[in-house]
Amino acid sequence: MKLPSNIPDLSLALPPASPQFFDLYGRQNNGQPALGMAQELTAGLCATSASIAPKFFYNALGSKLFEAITGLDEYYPTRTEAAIFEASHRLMAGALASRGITRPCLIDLGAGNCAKAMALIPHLAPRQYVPVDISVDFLRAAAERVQASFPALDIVGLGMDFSAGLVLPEAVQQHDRVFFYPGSSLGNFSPDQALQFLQHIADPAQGQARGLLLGIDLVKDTATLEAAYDDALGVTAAFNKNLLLHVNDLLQSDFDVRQWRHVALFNAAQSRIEMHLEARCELHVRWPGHERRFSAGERIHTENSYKYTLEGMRTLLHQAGFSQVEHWTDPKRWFAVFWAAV
Ligand code: AVI
Repeated sequence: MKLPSNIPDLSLALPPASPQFFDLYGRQNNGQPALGMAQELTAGLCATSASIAPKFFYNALGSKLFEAITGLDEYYPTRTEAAIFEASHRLMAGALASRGITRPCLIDLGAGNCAKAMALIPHLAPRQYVPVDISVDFLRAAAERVQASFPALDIVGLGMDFSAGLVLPEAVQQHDRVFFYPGSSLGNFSPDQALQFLQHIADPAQGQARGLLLGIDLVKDTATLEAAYDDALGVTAAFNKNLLLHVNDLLQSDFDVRQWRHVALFNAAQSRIEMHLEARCELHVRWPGHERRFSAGERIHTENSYKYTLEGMRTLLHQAGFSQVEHWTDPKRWFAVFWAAV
């Protein structure tokens, strides 16, 4: 019914729906996230070859630094992947439709600022959108922005460390689940871990995926790869060193970031970029109950970013239990988006 022009339409004044949000990070560590993380960090730092898991990059500043990395000239993955989605989203929607999936539950793994999903939502028309990320407050704010852009969309945000296992709460629709794992984040797992993770997603008793849209960085020349992880402005160096500030917060340790050098190299034998932090001189780091001496030049391994071939990824997806696999790539074949249906 059309209202007379002097009577305001109150439906327009209703507040927009807000996303449901579950912070599962605390629960994953018996309600003591700090304790679980401290144990994990201490084990990595005290190992003969010291390491810190890459999930610790993503405190509030780390998430912002990563966002800045995605806009750098040298960091080609984000814009290359976006161009593939832009060029091929109709074919992707068609691939889902060919399996009878027209209103998916879109589960966005490592959603970050949700920008990639925001570009895809108008084309895939999900019934439910489930962004998942370890950076809980950053994700909560991003989910609210998605809701403001798509007020009618059912959104369930999940703050969790899915590298430790992906158990989804009941609020996540079981019907027509399509996992969205862009940005080559799967490359931060070893190939064995990646296979296990994909098997879990494809398992009808666990992830219950009908399909997966997966962005994967491809093998290319070493200079291009190394520049992407060691940019001229030093944003990636700051992202890497910020890990130590995050560790200082979590462990009450006394890392001095000025004493550490950012190192990024392509390990061709393992087909991976490695990031390390290298001690500029002999150093002694302390935290409650522990200490570690580092000699000059000694490194802490902070990240692996595996690069795949098209054939290698196709094989991995089939091994994991996906049947129909197709892909789209860019003219230089630097990056690929795979559609894999169970
Ligand atoms: C999140 N992940 C896919 C990024 C990558 O390329 O491995 C993280 C990153 N590390 C340095 N730059 C970007």
